[in-house]
Amino acid sequence: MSGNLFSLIRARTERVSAPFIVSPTGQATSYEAAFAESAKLANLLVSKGVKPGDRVAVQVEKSARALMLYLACLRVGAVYLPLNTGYTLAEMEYFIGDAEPRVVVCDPAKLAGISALARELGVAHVETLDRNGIGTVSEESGDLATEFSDVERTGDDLAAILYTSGTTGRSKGAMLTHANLTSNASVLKGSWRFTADDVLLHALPIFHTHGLFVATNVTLMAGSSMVLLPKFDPDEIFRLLPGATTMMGVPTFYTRLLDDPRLTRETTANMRLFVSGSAPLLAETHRAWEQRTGHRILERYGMTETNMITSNPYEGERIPGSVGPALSGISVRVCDPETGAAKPAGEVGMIQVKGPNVFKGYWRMPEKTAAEFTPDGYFITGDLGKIDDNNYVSIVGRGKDLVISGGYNVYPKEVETEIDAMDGVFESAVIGVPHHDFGEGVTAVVVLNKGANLDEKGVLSVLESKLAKYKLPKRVLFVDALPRNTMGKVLKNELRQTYKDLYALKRAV
Ligand code: MLC
Ligand code: AMP
Repeated sequence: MSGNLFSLIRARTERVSAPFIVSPTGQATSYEAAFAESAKLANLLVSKGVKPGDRVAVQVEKSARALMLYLACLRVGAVYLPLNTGYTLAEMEYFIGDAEPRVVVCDPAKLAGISALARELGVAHVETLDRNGIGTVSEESGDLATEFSDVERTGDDLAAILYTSGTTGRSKGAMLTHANLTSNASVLKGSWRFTADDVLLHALPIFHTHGLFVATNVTLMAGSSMVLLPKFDPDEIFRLLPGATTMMGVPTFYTRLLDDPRLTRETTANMRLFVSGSAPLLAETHRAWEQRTGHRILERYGMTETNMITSNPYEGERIPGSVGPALSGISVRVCDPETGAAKPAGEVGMIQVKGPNVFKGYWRMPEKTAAEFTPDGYFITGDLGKIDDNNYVSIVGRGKDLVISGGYNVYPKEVETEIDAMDGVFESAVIGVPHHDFGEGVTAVVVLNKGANLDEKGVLSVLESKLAKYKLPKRVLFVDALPRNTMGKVLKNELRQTYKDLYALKRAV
């Protein structure tokens, strides 16, 4: 049997007339309709010359048709390359140049800029798709066949590339195979007891692991439905909660909902599961949620490179502040970051992971790939944690210089590089400090050259044209010198301590 994720999903779908995607206004796209629609799009991709292994880069707003395009790529054997809608043209230039896609699909509003880039970088086709599912991909596929013979894939063939920023600046394309995605979706479906009766409230973006693979693939594997919201909006969440059974979110979803008086036992009475991940969920948030709703949030831990690694149990103890034991078939260990020696239970070290969930490597970066694996095949996550006697993992920090803001990763190096290149800047340090809404707030601490005339607004206005909005510092602070150790290394911990109250925690949770 083919290892193509789509073929496996299709073979498992029992009730093809059941809804797969439901719009916020109640319009349903059945599994049958999704198969027909994705076949049309697959035929369109083939007509554009897309062959197995070709990349299809997609920077579009969230819509049901965008997910059909993802399915179409799987069916054709193409490599789906979703890109954050917030990326600037400068960022897009790197991704398109690095991935060399055969087709780029963008929002019609971005067509001029993307077309110019595509010409420069030799991309064969640029197509459009807007938030309502309208664009050249829908126009050109309208009359195409609703059947498509799905391309055979082995489990080891690529299904997707997701770019993740690197601590050294350049983004790396994580290559995920059909087997990576299939194994993780089936394990999660079982672990979280997803069935065809579930309705998932889907408010996450669909260009990252959480909203695309965890939420969508688990839904597809289980034959359940999801209500596809364009974005996280508490009014919409409260309106739709009574018809849903599950929700997945980043911690900011949960803290924002806790701030809302509509969050009660009654409004969440139909729900059976709330899942949190992508960033640390404060134990206080977990407890406050339980007090208000009676539900214990299930926290899990994952990465773009590994899909989901650990999860608190569906049945059994969900421990606040812990991300739970390794998922079935996945090995997790904690090792000394310097020597690599395994640490005993309870001791802090580098979290390493091995299993069918772990990616194939970074796109065209064999040295970087090799550097992230141990000789015995474990992927080095960069997260620091410990494992208790019951195999529950707790993440206690990061061995990588990374800020997670509202579930989005921001690599300080990337922001520092842009600031340091500005006229008048001597040097900068970008850090994350506690933020009441985003968990961590990106903060820039800048040293100017003598006599330079640059202020916070000036720095931000230059950054705006270069970096996606979520990467922009919430504050830019100016100092005479950065604190350094005797080796000359900037003491980011000291800076984090100095500015720890910058975005004062306004809530009690
Ligand atoms: C938006 N802004 C952010 C931001 N999101 N700034 C920092 N961090 C973020 N995450 C900016 C906006 O551009 C805006 O700028 C201002 O902050 C306020 O915006 P908002 O309206 O309050 O934000 P909103 O649109 O509501 O978005 C917040 C959010 C969103 C939390 C809903 O960021 C989100 O959906 N995050 C989920 C990210 C995610 O899916 N991560 C999974 C990665 S996969 P201005 O200037 O216009 O005011 C992964 C692996 C795993 O990590 O384990 O899952
Ligand atoms: P990304 O590269 O966007 O996939 O982000 C992966 C990183 O998110 C991990 O390496 C962790 O640092 C972090 N992360 C994901 N889930 C959790 C969680 N439940 N608790 C703490 N950190 C998490």
